[in-house]
Amino acid sequence: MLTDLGARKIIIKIVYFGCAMSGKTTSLKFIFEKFGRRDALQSIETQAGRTLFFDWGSIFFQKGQWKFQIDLWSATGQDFYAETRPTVLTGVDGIVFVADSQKHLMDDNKASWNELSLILGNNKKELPIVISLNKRDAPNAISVNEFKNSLGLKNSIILFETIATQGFNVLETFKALIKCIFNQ
Ligand SMILES: Nc1nc2c(ncn2[C@@H]2O[C@H](COP(=O)(O)OP(=O)(O)O)[C@@H](O)[C@H]2O)c(=O)[nH]1
Ligand SMILES: [Mg+2]
Repeated sequence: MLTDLGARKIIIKIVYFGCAMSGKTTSLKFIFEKFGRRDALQSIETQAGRTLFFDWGSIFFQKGQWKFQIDLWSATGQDFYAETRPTVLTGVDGIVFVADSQKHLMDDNKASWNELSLILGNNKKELPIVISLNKRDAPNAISVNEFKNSLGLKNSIILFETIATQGFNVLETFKALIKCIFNQ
């Protein structure tokens, strides 16, 4: 978090992390749209046997006399280029872990979660993390309890059931993370 007391400006960095196709870009697009910044989300498309995506952009709002800039990034576990990972997660203030509810993808969710743990190391304990259990509209969606057990998540973790394509609970998840960051 960067604070400019003179300009009364606070800059926060949030990363949407999760396995490929879990709904990170869809969630970010919804947020940017809601903040009137539809064209501000940039994507890099790389080719390495398959197509990889990487998004970032900033949204702005004002509360009282303070200006806020939230830098939003997405990062994919496993398929993500190793050397770009530290860059994306450097200086991160909070993470939304976007998981795919489809039962057959639990191994992908697990691998991505384990990879995040590995990258963050000891910092993971102090870093605000909110789970977006996405694609709740999938016909074979896993139950919340099963999901938590599968990833070994604490019961106290903040989790939202989301449908990114409908924007369901997407802003709620984002706001909950911002709240966690400021409560710290
Ligand atoms: N049914 C359903 N599809 C979703 C949902 N969220 C994302 N998708 C779809 O899943 C695919 C991958 O989404 P995307 O946001 O690109 O995933 P990313 O790789 O994590 O950025 C796209 O076809 C989305 O339309 C959801 O909540 N429900
Ligand atoms: Mg994406």
